[in-house]
Amino acid sequence: MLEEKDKIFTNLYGQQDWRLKRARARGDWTQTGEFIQQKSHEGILQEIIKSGLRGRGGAGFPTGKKWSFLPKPGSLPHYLVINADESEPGTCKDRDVLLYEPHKLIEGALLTGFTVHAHCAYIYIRGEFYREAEHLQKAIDEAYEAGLLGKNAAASGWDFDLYVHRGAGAYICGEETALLESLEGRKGMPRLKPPYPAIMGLYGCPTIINNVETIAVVPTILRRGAEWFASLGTPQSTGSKIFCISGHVNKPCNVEEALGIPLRTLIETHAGGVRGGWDNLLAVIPGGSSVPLIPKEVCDTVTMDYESLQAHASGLGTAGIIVMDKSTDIVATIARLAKFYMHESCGQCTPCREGTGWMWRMLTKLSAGEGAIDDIDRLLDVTHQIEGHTICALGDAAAWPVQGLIRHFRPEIERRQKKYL
Ligand code: L3W
Ligand code: SF4
Repeated sequence: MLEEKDKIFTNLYGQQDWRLKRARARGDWTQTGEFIQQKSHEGILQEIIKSGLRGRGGAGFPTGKKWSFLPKPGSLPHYLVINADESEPGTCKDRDVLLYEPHKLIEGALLTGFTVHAHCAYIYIRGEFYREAEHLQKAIDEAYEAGLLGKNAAASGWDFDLYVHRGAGAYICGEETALLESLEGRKGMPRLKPPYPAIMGLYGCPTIINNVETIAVVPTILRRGAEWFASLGTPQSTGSKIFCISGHVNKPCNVEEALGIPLRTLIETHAGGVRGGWDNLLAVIPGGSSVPLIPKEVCDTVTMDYESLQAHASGLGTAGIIVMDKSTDIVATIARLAKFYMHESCGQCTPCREGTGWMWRMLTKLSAGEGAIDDIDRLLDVTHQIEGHTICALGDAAAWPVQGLIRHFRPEIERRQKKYL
């Protein structure tokens, strides 16, 4: 369990004012300029590599490694883009960082911007996040007024500008290259990778794209040191993470905890336990809707880190935990998720455009008991035809929950179709 002293987000629930004065009293913006002057770009990069920080947006890619892919500064400007298009079902952590800890993000943007040689950064925020965008813009305005952004930001000698760009309601714009397309003024359609954004990103220039939570923890890591961060969590999943616990629990919440915490402890300590008690648990989606569900037997012992969940054919994803008790119609639930992915598919690759519709229709049929037993293998076959055959991860994200359902609940799907045996 994470000790109070090790928490990064001390205003996660908005108990205190989020504005600059209170943020400073909580320790934000402490000697940021001096820090930049003392440490070189390479010095900060090495600290982040040493900390083991992994991207908090879903993929868990090592942050320092991503930054190190950038070419040496040359004739093209470098950009920093912060992904605040939080839309993954079950995920609402960046929302609270934007609302109650915007200065952690802004300070993190300056420190990261300096490290990756960017004088300009964009925060792409989900269109529906109206109040969040308002807080963020006000916090940015305050930072400019206080000299923390702009020319010679925070008296660091580094010029740094930060802009907020609002999205318009498309889940796919959270995919990093669709986000870039949208930021450039085009339709949010993912690009083929490689080239990765670190080599050719915004306006064709080297660009680092990181999630809100990833950037917001950078100042604290640098202040307290890479060793401190790496001492929390597990060797491969270092540090703390904001978990979003929703669904059939007594007290849904966002909570910062050390990675590696047992799922059961997390739910029982922070979310008031499963409705009706632990034995009433059916399954959990542990990392936002894009990762496969895990059944109760796995939930009993699994720990919340990248390796442990991967070992159970699931993933930590965004750490959006959706708890489902025994009252859940699990087939209908995954059918509803399939409808979501069908709706959000941008449509440019055939396996995703056609496959997401196929999966939704077959699951709807199977959920109502109107399918045949061999439809289950046909459905599994469709997921395999999508997985790994699309431009972006949305195709995989749509296929995996269906595979998880079949892996763990095949007998339940079969039971419903018995009149067609
Ligand atoms: C340079 C290389 N850069 C990888 C970079 C890449 C990206 C990061 C991770 O999808 C997942 C997805 C969702 N040279 C590189 C390189 N990079 N190799 O590393 O890349 P990747 O492709 O593993 O993932 P991704 O395309 O960023 C993200 C899953 O997260 N997800 C969450 C979705 C929704 C939200 C939200 O609402 N906020 O995040 C949940 O599971 O399904 O698998 O930056 O450029 N050789
Ligand atoms: Fe668009 Fe789906 Fe292809 Fe991604 S996988 S580019 S969302 S059609």
